[in-house]
Amino acid sequence: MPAHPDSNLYPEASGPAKVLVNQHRAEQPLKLYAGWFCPFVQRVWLALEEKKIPYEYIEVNPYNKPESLLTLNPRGLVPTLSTPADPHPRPLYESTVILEYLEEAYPDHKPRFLPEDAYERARARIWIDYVTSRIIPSFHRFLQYQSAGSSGQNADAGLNEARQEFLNHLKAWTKEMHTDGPFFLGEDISLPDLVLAPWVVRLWVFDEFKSGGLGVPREGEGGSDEGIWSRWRTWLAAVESRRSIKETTSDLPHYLPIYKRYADNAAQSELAKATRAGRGVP
Ligand SMILES: N[C@@H](CCC(=O)N[C@@H](CS)C(=O)NCC(=O)O)C(=O)O
Repeated sequence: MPAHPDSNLYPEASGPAKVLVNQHRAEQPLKLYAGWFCPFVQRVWLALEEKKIPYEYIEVNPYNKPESLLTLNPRGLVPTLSTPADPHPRPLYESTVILEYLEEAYPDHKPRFLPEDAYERARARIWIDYVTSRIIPSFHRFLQYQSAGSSGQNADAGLNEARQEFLNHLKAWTKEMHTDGPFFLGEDISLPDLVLAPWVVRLWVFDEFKSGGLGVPREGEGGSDEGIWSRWRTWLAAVESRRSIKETTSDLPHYLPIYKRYADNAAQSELAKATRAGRGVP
């Protein structure tokens, strides 16, 4: 079979993430099948790190799916978790499902990521879902957008529309944040933060690859939305400075060729194909 066109990526974590991977190579009952570059993986990796749950990190290339991954997850996507059970370990996949599992299966590991109150917990889930069902698909529509070939203003109209749609989703999400924060639900990091964080530390892709860049207004330039963008900046600073975020991030140059393929709309991942077909996250 010809190699998957996206399979030629840097083979392992680098920079700070490599240090962390080296600390988690030893055999553990809980195993994370991961791709160093994958934002869905980073969601789960962040949770394991924040909660200090012991785990073994196993690097796999999901575009060159090894049998070890496919037997656990027939979809062949990362993250996939192998969880301890008698007599045999049991697999789990889907990043948001894994996050909820970790919260329930390791109740003694703090911080807790969902509120105690049933209503507040349900409300948090609305905004967790909003990230996966709205923000990430529009991130990808914007990133994969290609101008139709005409020049001048018309060429940019579609791109501007995609950018505006993405920014509107960020604003809608930000409006729901706790007033002071700095995190979504208040002082402590929680699931809404963890599900979006991996994409916000990749927002540089728009400045790197898309004409006009990301488009979030600079401080003091947000006009009638200045209050929303100011809250966004507070949240972003809290996320970007979080130890777990820094330690699960690899060196920038290794992300560049992967995201260039998305920006050129050449990527053939399930996510890239779903975006082209007008579908959501696979
Ligand atoms: N809905 C899945 C999405 C996971 C996903 O798309 N992972 C990508 C890597 S970032 C993957 O494994 N892609 C393999 C492929 O497209 O064949 C989740 O939340 O875990």
